Amino acid sequence: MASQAEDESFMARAIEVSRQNTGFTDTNPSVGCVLVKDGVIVAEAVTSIGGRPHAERNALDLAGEAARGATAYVTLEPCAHWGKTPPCANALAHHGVARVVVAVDDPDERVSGRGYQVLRDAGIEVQTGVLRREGERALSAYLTRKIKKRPHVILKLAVSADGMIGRKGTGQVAITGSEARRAVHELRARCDGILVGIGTAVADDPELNVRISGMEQYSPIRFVLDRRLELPTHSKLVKTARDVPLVVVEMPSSAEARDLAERRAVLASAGAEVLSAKNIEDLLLILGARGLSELLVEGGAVAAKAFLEAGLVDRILLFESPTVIGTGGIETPIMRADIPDTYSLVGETVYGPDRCFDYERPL
Ligand code: AOF
Ligand code: ZN
Repeated sequence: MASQAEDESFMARAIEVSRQNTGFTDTNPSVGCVLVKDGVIVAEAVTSIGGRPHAERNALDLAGEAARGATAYVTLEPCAHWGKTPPCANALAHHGVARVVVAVDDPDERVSGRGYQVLRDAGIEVQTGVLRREGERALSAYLTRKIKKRPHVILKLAVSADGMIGRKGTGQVAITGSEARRAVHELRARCDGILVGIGTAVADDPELNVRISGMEQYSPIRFVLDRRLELPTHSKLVKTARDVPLVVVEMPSSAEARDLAERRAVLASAGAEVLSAKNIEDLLLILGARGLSELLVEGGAVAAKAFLEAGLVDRILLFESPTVIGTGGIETPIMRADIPDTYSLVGETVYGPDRCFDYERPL
């Protein structure tokens, strides 16, 4: 019989394994599965890139006969539905797994509770809720879309030593160094969407794609909050709209809406999509319905403030740099000291001269 400490330690490993493909499994969650026999790991696997095969299937294939009598540690309730692959719950039973330990229940209406039922009906011992909070954190994008019908929102900010996120009228200013920049590009690759406000789109002329060689195909869909469709046609975003999807989000008042027809046509003919939303909340529900699970908000101050004020930021990644901006700086909308108590600091990482503080709130 495994002790609680042993269960938690193998589940921690399953969560770690699951993170390998987070953001690369389409609308499927990236799940981790560790098979243990006599206190030794016999196989471990993650949901495959693209979302299939599922983690349990991959681990069972690796273990073969060794799965018989083993305990499976799975970060999410094993599926019970006949989808594009046979259900994992049945596969675990078929391979003779004796015990299944799970962190998080699957809210998917085709699975919820049924996964456990299939296992119990097959005589398998089931234990749920082991490291639930940690499991929920690892599955936060999937769970947020399933439960709240909107993507999980990460706000990323790079703040100078004097509390600035940029300088007025000078376009992009480097605040963090190359190590932090690489981490941001890796994060972009794991997100389904990236969003900036029109102010930043005009001032910085960013491309918002992934520029890590070999990972360019993971560039997220780019969104610009552009109430009155002011994004210039000569911007890098519009010029690359046929290579990486670009969605320009209008939120006009009813009087303005009529005057935007021409701008809509110009942007559409350049390959951009124009999307109309009533407000940020409405936009997020539209994105959730399209299957976006993780949205990265990269600025600027106005967009960040709008998301914060609407209570729609789930995670804050605050990069602090020793760079000083000085006069003409644009003040950060939020400092570490003003982050509300609803968020907790879950990590701190050093990137060369910079530090990243990771704040999350529970689901
Ligand atoms: C698992 N293990 O590794 C994952 C699961 O379209 P399908 O057939 O692939 O099913 C997608 C659903 O399967 C998804 O909504 C979620 O409920 C579950 N994902 N389940 O047992 C896994 N990725
Ligand atoms: Zn499955």
